[in-house]
Amino acid sequence: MSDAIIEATKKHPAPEGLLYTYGTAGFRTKAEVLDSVLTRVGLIAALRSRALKGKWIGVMITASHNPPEDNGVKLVEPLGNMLKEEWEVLSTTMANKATPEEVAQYYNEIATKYKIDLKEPARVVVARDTRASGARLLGCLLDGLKGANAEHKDFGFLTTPQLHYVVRCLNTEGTSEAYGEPTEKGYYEKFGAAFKNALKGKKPQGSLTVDGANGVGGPKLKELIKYLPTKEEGGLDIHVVNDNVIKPESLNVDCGADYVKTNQRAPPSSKVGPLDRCCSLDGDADRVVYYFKDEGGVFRLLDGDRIATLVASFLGKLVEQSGLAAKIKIGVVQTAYANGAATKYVQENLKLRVDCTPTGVKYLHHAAETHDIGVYFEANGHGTVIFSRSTTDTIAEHEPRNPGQKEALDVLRSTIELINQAVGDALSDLLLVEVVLAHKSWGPQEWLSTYTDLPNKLSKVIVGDRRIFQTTDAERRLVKPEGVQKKIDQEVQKVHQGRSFARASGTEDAVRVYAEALTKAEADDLARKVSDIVKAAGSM
Ligand code: G16
Repeated sequence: MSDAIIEATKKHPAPEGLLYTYGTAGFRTKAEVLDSVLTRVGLIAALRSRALKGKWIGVMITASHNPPEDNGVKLVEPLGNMLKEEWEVLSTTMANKATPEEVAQYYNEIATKYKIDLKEPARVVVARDTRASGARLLGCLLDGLKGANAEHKDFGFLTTPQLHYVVRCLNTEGTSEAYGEPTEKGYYEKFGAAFKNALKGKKPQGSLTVDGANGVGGPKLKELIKYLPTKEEGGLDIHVVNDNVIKPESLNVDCGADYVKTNQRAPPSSKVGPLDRCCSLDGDADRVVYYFKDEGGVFRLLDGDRIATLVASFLGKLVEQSGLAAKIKIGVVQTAYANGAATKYVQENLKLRVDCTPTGVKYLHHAAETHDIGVYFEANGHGTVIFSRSTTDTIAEHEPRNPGQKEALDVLRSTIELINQAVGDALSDLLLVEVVLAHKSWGPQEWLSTYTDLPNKLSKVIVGDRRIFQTTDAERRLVKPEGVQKKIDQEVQKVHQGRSFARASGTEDAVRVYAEALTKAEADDLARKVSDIVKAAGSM
């Protein structure tokens, strides 16, 4: 096999002088320097599958919210989770091996170290988003899979969460944990039916305009709509905009979840009226943020924090109304980007525990697993809800004592079906939000009025080497470069209800700075001052 691996690796030599890292969401950088990485990821995927005795491993080619010229790749574990951290390290080492011979040697070293039987079958499912570089990178990946003699299924274009779904379905097929039909159609059927059941006759008010970020989410949502009840049948009236995948250079440009969240404004092309619900997906449809124009024409954002609070309060009520409050506890998981007002609302109004983890779904997901029901969302709109095995059993076995309990229990059971528990999924999340709003008879204004966000600002600072910025305390404090945190603290103390932190992005070549304060002017000023501190420290 070593010869085949050397052959495959030779076809896609690693560029000199570049250091690749498996970051927040896999390898992500300019597409033109990713060929060698894709081939090596193919080798790692094959090894991971063999280590798990031939379970299906997923490989998604995407750079999600990044600009069109970037691309990336991430690996998916058999149940649709993010790659095990130990294997992120192996992937990084493999990506940085200089020669084909070193690659082949490292492949064998991993096999020896983890006692992997190289005669075990290797099975890998692949999919990609709509970036122009995707086809070429897929070719590089397939060369790696061929070199490792792995079997593969190519699902073509999928959203990232659809790929996670397919992986989970393939590995649970025929077991008591079967998640669904392992096809794209199976995905639409599962979530379409769950949406109808979870609505339980409640009719969504008004319409929803969905910005597809000119990425894979637009066409996939249009497909999903075919499986949803029509407006006449009491369903949701959905308008899909920014769904131009024919022009890949328009991906995430002036649209999409990251644009809306970061700029705190609607895409310039948006043409909706006051109180019309809108939401934006990101480039691979694993994030969603909502927004609307209020009666005064002011833009109002309903981000991941809002989705988490909406969903946590809805599930809390259903659990209580089903008569299960004594048995099932809900917890909420956030990151440092969560608005201080959202954290306070969850703790003081919903009276739920809040955990804070570093950025990245793997951390949030892990923390959410410690709860009976774990609601995890990043402020940027990435998140989902997970139910522990015993919670799912409790809900499935519970006998309602009266019609009210039965009704709540029915909605709770179909809501579980509507949630993509494998990973944050913009399409499933938006259907979930619509179900909650329909049950509450709420429009966006009622949703917004639950609490008032503290004004905040998110900035990006370009520095020489972002890796020198190292954090602790769930990324809320810098430990390196020395002395920088002290300077940030001094600025934070000068503003009312101030909070700010800086951390190196794991997906872009930048340091992110977040600041919040009692007034918009103070938040903007604090963000500027902290950005200046970071810039100065990064240029030393
Ligand atoms: C990815 C991760 C998210 C993270 C985001 C930004 O999202 O999956 O967990 O919040 O990157 O990460 P960073 O601040 O480290 O750049 P996506 O939607 O781009 O895959």
